[in-house]
Amino acid sequence: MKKTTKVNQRKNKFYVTTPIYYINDVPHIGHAYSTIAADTLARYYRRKLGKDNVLFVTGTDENSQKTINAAELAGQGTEEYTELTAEKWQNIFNTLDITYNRFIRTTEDDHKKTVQDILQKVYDNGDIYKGVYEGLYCVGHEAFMKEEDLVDGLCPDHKKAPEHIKEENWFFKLSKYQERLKHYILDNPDFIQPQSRRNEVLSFIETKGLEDFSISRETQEWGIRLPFDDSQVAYVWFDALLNYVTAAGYGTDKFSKWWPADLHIVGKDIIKFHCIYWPAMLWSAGLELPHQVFAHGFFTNNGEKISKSLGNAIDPIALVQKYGNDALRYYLLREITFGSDGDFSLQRFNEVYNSDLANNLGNLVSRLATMLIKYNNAQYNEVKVKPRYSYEDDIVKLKFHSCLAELFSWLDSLNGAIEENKPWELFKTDPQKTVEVLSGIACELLLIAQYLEPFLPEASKKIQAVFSNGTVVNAGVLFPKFE
Ligand code: ME8
Repeated sequence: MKKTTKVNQRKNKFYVTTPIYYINDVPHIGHAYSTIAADTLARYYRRKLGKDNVLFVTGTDENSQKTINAAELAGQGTEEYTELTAEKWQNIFNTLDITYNRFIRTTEDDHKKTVQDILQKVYDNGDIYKGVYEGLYCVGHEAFMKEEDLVDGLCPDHKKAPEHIKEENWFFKLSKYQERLKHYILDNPDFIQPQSRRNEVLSFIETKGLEDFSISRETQEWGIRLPFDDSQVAYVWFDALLNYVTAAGYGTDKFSKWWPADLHIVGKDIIKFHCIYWPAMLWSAGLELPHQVFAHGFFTNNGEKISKSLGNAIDPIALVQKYGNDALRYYLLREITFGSDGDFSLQRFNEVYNSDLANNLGNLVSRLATMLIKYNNAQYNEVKVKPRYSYEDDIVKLKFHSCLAELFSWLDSLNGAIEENKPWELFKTDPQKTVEVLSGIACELLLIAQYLEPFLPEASKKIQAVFSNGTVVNAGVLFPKFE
């Protein structure tokens, strides 16, 4: 029998999350990417299920060593730094018009309560024990590392030597869940997507095996105290992952509506935490697993890894100030297949903007509006049109790139229909046919505009205001061209 996918088994609600981001820096294009992808889905599901049935959560991961170090560097107290930086993140997401329902911060009281409650449950369940951790810790990753992970003694991602630490810590019995997790992943092909990441996780389990990990820090002051040992704070990943249940209303009657989450969108750098640690933690706490973890790829900037030290992080705000939010969303979701790695190039951004948004879409809207104003007194006939592409299947599978490719090739064909019919000539011989042709195109364009709403909310709204209830108003310039 064919297995039904988890996507079809979803309840009448949609709960989507992004990673919660470290606040040692301001958001760059990579953070915008995960967040815009989640926002696109949230907008799509709000239309489909109603706004009260969608929960979209993003936020900041604040209880980490990175925060302490960044505050020191900024010459601020940790708390002051945390407040200021979290506000910056939230403002930037507001400028990007991210329609989150909750911006969660891990320093909030309800989150502290969740972490302590779950730690106690896991402890009572016998899954936490005391041991000595002696080894390496990479602050960049906020993760324990092994000699074999290093290249020339350095963390290959952060190019820094990890700290050597020896602490008496509390450990979580991850090893206990190895077989259960392996079978779960095998039995639930949609749990980890895309397929390549699923294979990566399975091969990690098979070749490396799951080892217990330390879930507390003895020497760190900043963080959430363990309920059963207040001399230690929770390890930042144990704390951070639990944001997803806090934001779902853990401990309140809302929780049963939202949990389990439908989708965690993450970057490929953090799959081990989301696909190995997280399911085991949830099982130990007696909670259901999310339906899906989708790990997207990483961007480079003109072929180079984006990093603070290289000084090549792309500022999403500078881009939207020039090109607008829709342009950024379009480039990120159209240019790179969601799930694969991709490159960000300003030159390419400008090319794609001019050809697809300014020419293909923008020109079509203004030409069509101008012709209907001229040839039919700003009126069009409302005719029923058949969708040439049903994008539902693609969008629920996060195939954003295909959705936009198909919708824009549909727009191409509408531009083609104008060229073929030459309304400016046709009008001289057959005004009625001219109106029919232009009305048909306007109605198809309106349908496309509705489909585009989750991707290009501003343009979609404008198009629906230009052609509305049989009347046309001047479109102005939707996307000004840039050299
Ligand atoms: O890992 N390309 O936070 P973080 C694409 N706090 N996406 C990128 C990217 C790039 N070059 N760079 C970053 C953490 N990202 C933890 C998460 S969740 C419980 C805790 C995105 O600030 C991508 O989503 O390092 C990646 O997974 C995330 O930012 C890492 O953000």
